Amino acid sequence: MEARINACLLTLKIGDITRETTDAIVNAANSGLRGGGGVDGAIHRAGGPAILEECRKIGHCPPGSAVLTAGGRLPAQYVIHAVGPIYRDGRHDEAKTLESAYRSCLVLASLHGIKSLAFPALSTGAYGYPLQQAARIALETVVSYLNTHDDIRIVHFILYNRDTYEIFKTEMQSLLST
Ligand code: AR6
Repeated sequence: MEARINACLLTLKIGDITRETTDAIVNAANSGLRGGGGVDGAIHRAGGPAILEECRKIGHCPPGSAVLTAGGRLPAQYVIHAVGPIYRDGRHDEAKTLESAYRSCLVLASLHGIKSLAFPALSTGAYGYPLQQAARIALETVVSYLNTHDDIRIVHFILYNRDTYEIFKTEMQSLLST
């Protein structure tokens, strides 16, 4: 599914984010930037040790923020490592932190002249964020940023399976019809 938002083409796709050829891909990192499982593990495996080396030098990234490294052996030139919230019960600022994580990626992309960007569904794996709520926040944050900035031309959400894709699709249809 795709939609034009201001100057940008926003697309939802099923796939493996490590194969994306956008200028940057976003990693679902932890605040220690130490690598891990899920999309983080996949990105470090595919991109090689240079990415983790650069992460070690940066050292730390609090939840709700993001840092940028080179892409190593990945097709993407950059990786933006974003730290989403660990979901507890929805009463610990999880929504605000998730929104801030997405927004930080977009701000970093603008700062570095990144024109195309691919996101995974931050916090929806090991960090346990309920998928529908996470999809809504992800899409609302990205659409709102794109509506007020025209430098980023392509944003993909790369969803790992059909269920996640369908939830994002429903949320995107609902968001764009309001
Ligand atoms: N491409 C796209 N999406 C993927 C891929 C992939 N190759 N692999 C998994 N996903 P998660 P989180 C999906 O757990 O919840 C790590 O250990 C996955 O199905 O990767 O933010 C970090 O080091 C899910 O929908 O990230 C942190 O400690 C989504 O990506 C912690 O997990 C996010 O799942 C971060 O947890």
